[in-house]
Amino acid sequence: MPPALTHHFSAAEVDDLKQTFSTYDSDSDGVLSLEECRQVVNTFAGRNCGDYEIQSLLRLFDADANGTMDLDEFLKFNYAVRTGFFDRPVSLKDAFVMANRSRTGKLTHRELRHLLKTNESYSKEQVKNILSTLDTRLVSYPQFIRLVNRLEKEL
Ligand SMILES: [Ca+2]
Ligand SMILES: [Ca+2]
Repeated sequence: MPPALTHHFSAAEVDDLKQTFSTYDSDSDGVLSLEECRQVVNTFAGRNCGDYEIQSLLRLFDADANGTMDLDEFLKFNYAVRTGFFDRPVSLKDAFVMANRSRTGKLTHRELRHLLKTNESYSKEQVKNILSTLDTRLVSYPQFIRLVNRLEKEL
């Protein structure tokens, strides 16, 4: 385990978390699948999260991008929860990373549309209009922030 992580947790806590991890790993293959993550996320969030939210969370913590959460990633997730991940609104940076399925650091229009649609205060028309103003195929984080600012101004 990387020292950075063991630093956050005591040895006893890591043992506990390993135990917790194995209880969620219902098929005991050593990783948490999307379905297994659903149990974890719902338990930690204290509510039933939607599919998109579960997928987004998995993507956010799936550091090696293999579609499952291993123990190391699970510890990072736990650290995030402990430091108030579910107590604060998801930051724009988190949202951007979550939406970036391709992990290129830039969003496709499809990824961007999907992301903007998760904010219920934006109407379909607004999202459509703002997307039609884009002159690039891929949207970087600074461009994304400018778009969001424009949308917020319209509200
Ligand atoms: Ca599993
Ligand atoms: Ca992974």
